[in-house]
Amino acid sequence: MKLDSDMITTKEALSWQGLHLLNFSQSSCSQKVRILLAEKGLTYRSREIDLKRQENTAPWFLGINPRGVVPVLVHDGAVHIESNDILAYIEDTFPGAQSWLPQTTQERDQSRSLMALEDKLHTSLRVITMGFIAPRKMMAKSEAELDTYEANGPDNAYRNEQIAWWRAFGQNGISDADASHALAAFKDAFERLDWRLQSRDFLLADRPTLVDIAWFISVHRLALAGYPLSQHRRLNAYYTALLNRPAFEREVSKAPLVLRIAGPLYWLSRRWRGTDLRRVSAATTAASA
Ligand SMILES: N[C@@H](CCC(=O)N[C@@H](CS)C(=O)NCC(=O)O)C(=O)O
Repeated sequence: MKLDSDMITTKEALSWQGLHLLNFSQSSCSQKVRILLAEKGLTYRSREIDLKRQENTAPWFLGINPRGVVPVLVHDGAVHIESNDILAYIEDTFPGAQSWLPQTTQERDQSRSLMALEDKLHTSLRVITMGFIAPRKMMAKSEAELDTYEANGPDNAYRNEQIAWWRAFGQNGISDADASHALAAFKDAFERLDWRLQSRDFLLADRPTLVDIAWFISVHRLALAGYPLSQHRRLNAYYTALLNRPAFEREVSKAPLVLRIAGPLYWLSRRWRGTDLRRVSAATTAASA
């Protein structure tokens, strides 16, 4: 989605030439865009917006994206938001020898439906991330930070929803019911993906497309949270193969050194303590049996 330049109050962005990606190393939506840029070998300037330091709530950033979320792509002064739209924009604007776009009417229909589902599950992905991948104490935003988020930048309905979500998370954390709901949504989706892989090498066709980049990120997050991916045999093998592609592996592994060490230790400790996603997964399976 291209933003109207009249909406951009951080005017310097309108003069940026070339490709600029405002992103955060561990943000799932940012990872998607970086994977495509890396696969295509495109040069861009990465501008880190540290979500942990709430840089996305500062007036400077809200003057570029009033929604207060990453990623944002600025190309020759034009501002683009929404990761799946950014993927399509990049591929349309910089077609390469290998196209990442759907080619036939049927592929286009299926691509639209699979991308829409992935986007719809973004809040569920956040539930899984905040519930199982990072400690709540580290991720919750304080009331003061939320007030700043609310007060800075132009009024924006999308941002208000984000703020309401973070406020509820700060107060209540992720309940088992929320986790179970998110997990059930992913299980359904993964069954659909696994079924598609019966008759093709990738989710849309026998070649990788944007759909694979978008879904890879969700599968990766769920795997980190302890989701038993082996129950979807084909999806599991497909995920492992994608993870072996250097651009995919590199972009999901970018994080400060301390987190690259602390993250896996934290996930292991959740497994040992039996508080990883498997516990909710077992309860969900038992409830539906
Ligand atoms: N549908 C949007 C979702 C964007 C989004 O929610 N981004 C997250 C990071 S993955 C974010 O910026 N969160 C703000 C925060 O953590 O405060 C997209 O695909 O670009």
